[in-house]
Amino acid sequence: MATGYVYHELYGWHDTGTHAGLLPADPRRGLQPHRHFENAEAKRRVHELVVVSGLIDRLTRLRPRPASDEEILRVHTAAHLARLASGSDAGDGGSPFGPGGLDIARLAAGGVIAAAESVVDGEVDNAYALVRPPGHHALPDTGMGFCLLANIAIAVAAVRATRGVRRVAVVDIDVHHGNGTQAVFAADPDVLTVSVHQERVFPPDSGHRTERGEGAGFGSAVNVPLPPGTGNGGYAAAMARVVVPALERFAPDLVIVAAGYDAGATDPLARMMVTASGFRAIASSLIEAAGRLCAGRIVFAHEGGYDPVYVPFCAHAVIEALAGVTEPLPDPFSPNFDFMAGQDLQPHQEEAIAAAEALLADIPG
Ligand code: 3YP
Ligand code: ZN
Repeated sequence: MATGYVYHELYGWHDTGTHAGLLPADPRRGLQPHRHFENAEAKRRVHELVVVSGLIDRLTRLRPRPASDEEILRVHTAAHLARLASGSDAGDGGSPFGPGGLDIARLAAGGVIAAAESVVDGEVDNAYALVRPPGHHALPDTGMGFCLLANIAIAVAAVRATRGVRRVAVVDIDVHHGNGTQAVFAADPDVLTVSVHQERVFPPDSGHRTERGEGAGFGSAVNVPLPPGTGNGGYAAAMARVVVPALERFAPDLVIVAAGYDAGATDPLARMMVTASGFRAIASSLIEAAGRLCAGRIVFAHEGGYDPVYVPFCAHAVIEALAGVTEPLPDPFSPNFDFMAGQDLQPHQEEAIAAAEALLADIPG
């Protein structure tokens, strides 16, 4: 059992600069300069915990390479690539980058490509790509929501083009809607995109259950918007009743997970309650499904998650699940978060899940 692991120091050098969280600092509006929410800390501290805990010794280090123009242009327009080469924001005014930002974005997309190729080639059984900047909001012609390049979409396109992989399922558990990945493959019945997210957070007016794919791809986009306050019980039910059955029906050759941790109990950018044990359970259900459906071929690509103190424990639990660790690192915050009222499935969450269950019948099998 070998689990691939991608990380590179340059991921921490992607410079989102001085910001007021997600807005450009502007004293005239009372916006005191601070850090951008998407700064290096949360992800760098995931890597450092993986090293300090010793988990790194159970992983197979994979070397990321920069995604080439050819790989990027399978998904993005030449105009978007040119903007990243010369500009300082990916397109929406909230996705800044410093000098050399495109080089680091290439290395992030290339990190997910390397992870997917290694799994498809059988060099490792599964993999975790701890990349930065994130990618799931990026559209063919623009970045958005802290994302420069559509890392996962680029990796999907790469293994389909060069490895003969046909059917890929992307499961997005970031708390925000995976609109970019969905848009890239909306008309493609051979790529299933499933996004589980907090209802109507970001992008605004996106991720509705009624977004189901287009044309020949109808049914291949599945959205599971959940109410604010959803915790471990609600997520477990969404996995068991919608996401795993969706994978069973679609029967992928490869699963890629957009692994965001901003559904975590302490995240500043959303209002969910998932804990490290909840993320472990979510990951285990996906790993188990991939084991039954596609010889265990599953790749996790890191996306959002903005509490630098808690994200490391959540991601560490997921990487442990991938590596089949039997004596996991205890979550020191478990007494604080696992027993909060509302962690179990609530009736209004159950309603949202039941509504999403109705989408299963139209998934192309
Ligand atoms: C982008 C601007 C406001 C919310 C923010 C979301 C970024 C993110 O974590 N996406 O997955
Ligand atoms: Zn997010």
